[in-house]
Amino acid sequence: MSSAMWESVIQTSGLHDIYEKVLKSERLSFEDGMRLYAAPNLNVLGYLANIVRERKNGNIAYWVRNQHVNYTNVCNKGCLFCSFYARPKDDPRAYVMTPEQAAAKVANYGNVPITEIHVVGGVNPKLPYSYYLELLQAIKAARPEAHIKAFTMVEIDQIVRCSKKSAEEVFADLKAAGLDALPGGGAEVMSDRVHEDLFHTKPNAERWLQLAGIAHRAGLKSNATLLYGHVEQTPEKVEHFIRLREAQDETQGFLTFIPLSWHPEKTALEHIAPPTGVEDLREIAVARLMLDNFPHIKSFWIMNTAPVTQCALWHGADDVDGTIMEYEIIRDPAHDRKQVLTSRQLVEMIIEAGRDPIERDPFYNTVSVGLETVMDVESALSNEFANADYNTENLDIMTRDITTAAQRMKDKMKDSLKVQ
Ligand code: V47
Repeated sequence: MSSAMWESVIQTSGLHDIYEKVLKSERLSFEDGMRLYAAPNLNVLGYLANIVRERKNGNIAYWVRNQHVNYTNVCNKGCLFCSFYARPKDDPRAYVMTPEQAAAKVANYGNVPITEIHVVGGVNPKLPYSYYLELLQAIKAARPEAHIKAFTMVEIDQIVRCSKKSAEEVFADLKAAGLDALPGGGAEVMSDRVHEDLFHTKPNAERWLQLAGIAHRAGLKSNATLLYGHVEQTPEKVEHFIRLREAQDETQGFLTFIPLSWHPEKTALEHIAPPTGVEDLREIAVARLMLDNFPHIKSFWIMNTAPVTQCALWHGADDVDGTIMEYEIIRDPAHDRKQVLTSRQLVEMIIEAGRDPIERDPFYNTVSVGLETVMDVESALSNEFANADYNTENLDIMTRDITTAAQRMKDKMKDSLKVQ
């Protein structure tokens, strides 16, 4: 569509004043954020968000060769939106990895040039301070060349409690043990109401922001997330962006924002319908427009699905996350699904979407460019393991079996056709 046609579409959408602010790189207000959520034309939102996305990151779409390690699922927080946790007492699903077991998991992929190991778990009150330091040390010893991105601010709050030290001292200890950066997660939605209703035993927004600020001042970069699609209301999401934006003005310590599409399966709120792909794209676009001081917006393909992530690359996102290897947080344990895209599949997904793939490390340093330099070691290893009568469980590519929001939508459409 020509730019003159876009002009007229934007004019009729009622967002022309916001468009002008975007062109002038002016900060959007709370009211602007509310109007973006209310705007019926998703294409206009995508067009506006894409202006910011291309100004910041050109045609690049980043991906990372990473591995997730969930060291324990034991958690005393009881968040109603979560299916991952096991209660500390007598839950048969409960597990805690020893530092050696976590290191062995990482060593499993010794031949894959992973640059980021993402380590998170439940808030397990039984674990002593020394456990967290030993966990980092063991993982670092197993993969000294990879960066460790570990512990949400909620886990950090627990680690500070059990250390009996200040947060500043704890970050210094964690860095010395191998911590390189911190993931997003844990703040969920910065609203006292949602905090009270869904996750009241977790630290509140003020504490989350305070710990993020201390981490940034200690020289550690971190991410931020928003968990949407459950009971939150629009003003609460816009407020969430404004609080993050103000925190970023102070420290410049956030690298990436990740809107997390809520998955209701096996949670206490299973009766609530999950967000659709269209809602996922709107969240990406509004985030890109409101968070003007965040360098990157990620569409986490595991939560959003690969096809929605391809569209997200034209609605504000410049990052698709990575190879992941295993993801427990929204896995349906009944099906024990492993969720993996190989590096080649990720790069092809980006090229198919019309963007230029760049493999990054956690700090957005370039590791490889395009497809030619990408060694698809994950599938090569998978074959090698199969031939060598190896345990291939961890390398199975089972994306076709993931029940995604998109799949659920298709199923729903099939059901409604049957009814007619
Ligand atoms: O804080 C929990 C979310 C988060 C569910 O920094 C759920 O690069 C959807 O923060 N459906 C942890 N989400 C994961 C996280 C993350 C993920 C990917 C990349 C990065 C990064 C960070 O997972 C929790 C919570 O908001 N979560 N349960 C669920 N049922």
